[in-house]
Amino acid sequence: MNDLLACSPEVAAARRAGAPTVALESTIITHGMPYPQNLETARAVEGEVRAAGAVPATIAVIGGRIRIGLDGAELDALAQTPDAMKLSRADLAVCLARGATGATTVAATMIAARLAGIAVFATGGIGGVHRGAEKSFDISADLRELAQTPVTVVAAGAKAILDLPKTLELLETLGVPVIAYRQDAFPAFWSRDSGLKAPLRMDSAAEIAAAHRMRATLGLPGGQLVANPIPPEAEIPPAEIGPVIEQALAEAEAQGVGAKAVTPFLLARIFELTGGRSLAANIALVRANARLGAAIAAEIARGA
Ligand code: PSU
Ligand code: MN
Repeated sequence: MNDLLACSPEVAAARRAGAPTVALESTIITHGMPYPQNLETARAVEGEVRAAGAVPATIAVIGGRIRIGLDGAELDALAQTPDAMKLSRADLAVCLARGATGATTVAATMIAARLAGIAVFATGGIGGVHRGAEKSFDISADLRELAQTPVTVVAAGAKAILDLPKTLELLETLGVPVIAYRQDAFPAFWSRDSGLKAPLRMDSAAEIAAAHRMRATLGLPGGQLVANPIPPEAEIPPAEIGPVIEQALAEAEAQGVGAKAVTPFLLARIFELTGGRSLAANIALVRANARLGAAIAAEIARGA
């Protein structure tokens, strides 16, 4: 395993010291945002984690090794590799066995974080149940990962391109706690309120850390989804983003976009259709999630 899993010196030192560490994914870099904003965002998100007193661990597969923590040059190279493999649970072992390079989705980042002993992971939005899933069967592997891998994931809810009621129903079936942070509503990524009530609510990082530890005490598999609403000043109201999402979905359908390509296609089209505003919102929410993730990691480290 040591040959397969390589921590950066900074992450290795944090692990030895029991210092708070926050995992960060890489699919958002290669498939979620255009260059150079993807690189700027990845650096800014790492900066947020550091400013909050934790160590960032951006995770990717490079040359057949799971890398936990990338240096500046590696981050730069990854940000300019848009054809990197998009790795979910199903792809991780194949990519490693081939000695290839790929970016980890929420599911694969959770697997890697657990292997590295990292309890908290911050991202933008998780994958979920796609609209029309009753026909397409398109349901992100992120949901089942949350059910089986014990990592607390901080996201701004699920992306509003999804079927959010079905996503919440499936998370409930899978036994995943969905915890809205400091509000009752489940957030919808670019908007603070999806119109749906979140099953659970917590108002402090300490509470979230206590619940994380309690799951371990009970021996429950799986993680927690912390749904942190986008900062108010960056939000795009549902009435504005809604029609844009509808148009992007219609185009995806008309062009026959399917499988792994769906989420990147929709994000790219929504970026174009909003004149970049969706990206500014995306960047703001990931940064906010990194700050909350660092606070939760600090509480977990304190209680360990
Ligand atoms: N959140 C973002 N941008 C992204 C993603 C999430 O703000 O690009 C990525 C994550 O890596 C997530 C993946 O795991 O999209 C979901 O893809 P799919 O729907 O194919 O499972
Ligand atoms: Mn899918």
